[in-house]
Amino acid sequence: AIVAKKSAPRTPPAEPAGVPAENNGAPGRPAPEPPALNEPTEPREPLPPKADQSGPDTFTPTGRATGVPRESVAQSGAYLTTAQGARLYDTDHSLKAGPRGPVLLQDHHLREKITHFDHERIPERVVHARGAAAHGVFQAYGTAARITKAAFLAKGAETEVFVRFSTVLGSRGSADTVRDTRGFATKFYTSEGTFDLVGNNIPVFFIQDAVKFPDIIHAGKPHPDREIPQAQSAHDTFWDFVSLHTEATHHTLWNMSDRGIPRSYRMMEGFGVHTFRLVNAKGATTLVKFHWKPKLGVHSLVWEEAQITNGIDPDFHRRDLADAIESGAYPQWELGVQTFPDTPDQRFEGIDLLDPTKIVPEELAPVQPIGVMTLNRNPSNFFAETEQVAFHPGHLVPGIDITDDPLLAGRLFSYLDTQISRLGGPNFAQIPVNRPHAPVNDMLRDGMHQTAVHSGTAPYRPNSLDGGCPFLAGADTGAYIEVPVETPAAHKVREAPDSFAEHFRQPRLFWLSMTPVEREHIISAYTFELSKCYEPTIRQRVLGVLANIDTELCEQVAAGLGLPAPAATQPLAEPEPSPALSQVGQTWPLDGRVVGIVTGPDGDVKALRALRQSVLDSGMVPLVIAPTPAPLGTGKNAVPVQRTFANARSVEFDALLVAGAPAATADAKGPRDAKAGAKKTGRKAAAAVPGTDPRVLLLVAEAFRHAKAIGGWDGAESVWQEAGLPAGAPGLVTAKNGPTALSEVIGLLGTHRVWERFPASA
Ligand code: HDE
Repeated sequence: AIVAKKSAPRTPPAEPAGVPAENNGAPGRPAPEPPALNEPTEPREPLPPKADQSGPDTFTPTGRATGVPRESVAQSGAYLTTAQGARLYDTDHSLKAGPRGPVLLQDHHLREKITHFDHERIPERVVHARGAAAHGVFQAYGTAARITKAAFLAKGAETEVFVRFSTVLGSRGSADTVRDTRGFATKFYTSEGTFDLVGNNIPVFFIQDAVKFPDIIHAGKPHPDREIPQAQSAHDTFWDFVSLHTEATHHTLWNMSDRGIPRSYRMMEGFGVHTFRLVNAKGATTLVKFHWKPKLGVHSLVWEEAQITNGIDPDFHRRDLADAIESGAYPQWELGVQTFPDTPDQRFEGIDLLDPTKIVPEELAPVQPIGVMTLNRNPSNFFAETEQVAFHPGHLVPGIDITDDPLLAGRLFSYLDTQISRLGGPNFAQIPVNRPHAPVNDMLRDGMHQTAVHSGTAPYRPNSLDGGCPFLAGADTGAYIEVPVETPAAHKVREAPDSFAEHFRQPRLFWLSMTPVEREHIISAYTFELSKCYEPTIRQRVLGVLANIDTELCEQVAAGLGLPAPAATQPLAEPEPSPALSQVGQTWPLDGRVVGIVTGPDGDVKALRALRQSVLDSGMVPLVIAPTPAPLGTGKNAVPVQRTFANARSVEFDALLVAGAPAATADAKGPRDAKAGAKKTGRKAAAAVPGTDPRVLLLVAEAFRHAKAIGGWDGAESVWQEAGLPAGAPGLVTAKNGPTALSEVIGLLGTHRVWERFPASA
């Protein structure tokens, strides 16, 4: 007989798993109590339809409720059902002819479950596959109202946004902190339709014409034979292309600078790259370039730190964004525009505004703030939101129009096209994250994944059967205004304007605007990347390109590669440097900065608790690092431990506070832990060995090498000494207690790093 075995009912856990005694808390705000978990829900009759089934509250690793509305937890109704709503009594056993017999084809549940699973993946984005996103709000200052009639830029307007940050080259599962350009795509759900500002963290692009996009991407992606390297530009095909194709020089130089390895998505600038055309209520036009300016400043990792992070925490940027939002340190950016008169030649101070490999220095055209964006909510489902969001530079609203930048022209085609294969058809605008917040009344019908049930009989115009509806907007309120700009009479040609042929002046401008330490990083980056190329001719060719940017740059990279430095093939330009391009030299807010507090098992818990609170009060995130994850102290005064000596590396922290000199043990566990373990197992406790725990020494030495602020007390000198750190080195604070160390470290964190530790600054 065919009998299916019934599985035993699951007992609900009394406490939500993984909720620590205390969460990180919003800086300066007490953490809310996580509500009690009542999973599984009581069986209810009748079973509500799927969308109304409510589920348990869910928690993040820091113990905070995710805020996912209970009713949106799809799998949490009273009974497990098939996709058709039939209740299931077993989902663990296939239907078989006897317990050891063959599986039967008639098992619909088996087929449905596996078939659906087989189709869970959709194609990843061909570029920008790896990303992280957040919801937020944009508030307009009204300062742009003079130059655009876009309603969302009018004074006081508030617009919901969804932002996706990304790397470009890596696959969906690749690491976050690779050297690459970052995407910065914003969807403004405006009252007049959706506006997408699909930008990058670098203001220029590799190519001037969209027709070359497949070439640069094929060159940058992993080699097609072995599919390596993943998510990197340090390989032959990339450098082959960019050295043969000198219009890529400017973008490549930005990639080799600190901009290629951001500290956080929250600390990146964003750029619209192309020049856009704004149109005001009177029809007057202004050319603009869009800029996002992070309130936290622009900060980067150092290269070794970025590489270690790829292994220690490949989700570093994703986690950083989500944790900051969850703890209430909402990242903010000001949106600004550089404005230029809409003259027939579309140039400003001699710079061709249609050339996406050129910037206009901020000193020539200041960035004027027009609004502020705050990201305040994490997505509740990665696939539904971050993966399925579909951006498109052609999603424009009245008051924002395009220019004839040939790179933009190709993008206007590509983004719609790519969603059709990625999201499986032309109805992707019906996916919740892509739905406009403005009413939609289109005449687009049917197609794959159509979920709308359109009424009416006349989806065409003109009609009389649907009462002539819908009507057209007046020219003054419609989007896609074709501004009557003059197009020069011309012959059809496959050519670029002459000005597009100049490729070195602006790279030199960028180089000359860097501080010595930033230049040193650029030299090291070129040297590292080229040392990974196997073809000697490619290295030599890149040096030829560098010679036309700067002699010192070329000579230093050549020395690092053991090659002779070639001479420039053309006179070097002498552009005015743009200090705005440098990341060094200002002080910035500390919000969301991560401070590691290293402590032994027997530290002063009361003092630790107070110190942790002071870090929170400064708007930063304290992470306590101890020998084991067990809370320190007991009862409600216990201090949670978020990292252990075994799982913490300095790359996770912006600064370290070292409370004393935690002793090493023979088994590299904390002494208390070793004794407790001995009791249980009956083995002899591991004897303490003299000196500080080597894992703490590694933490401190790495933090020092990466120019991070470090403060210590209660025997910290011996830690510095054992870690080989020179006493009195800049940013190495030996204090009398925790509060003094913290206040000095705060002073150092404002400039992001202790730059003086790098040789170029000495
Ligand atoms: Fe993209 N780009 N791109 N790009 N791009 C895509 O669209 C493309 C360019 C940018 O988080 C794709 O939906 C062409 C410049 C971002 O979902 C694709 C050209 C800039 C994102 C595409 C460019 C960008 C994309 C892949 C040369 C900065 C991620 C998946 C003409 C201004 C958006 C998708 C997200 C994604 C094409 C150049 C930014 C294939 C043809 C310049 C931030 O359509």
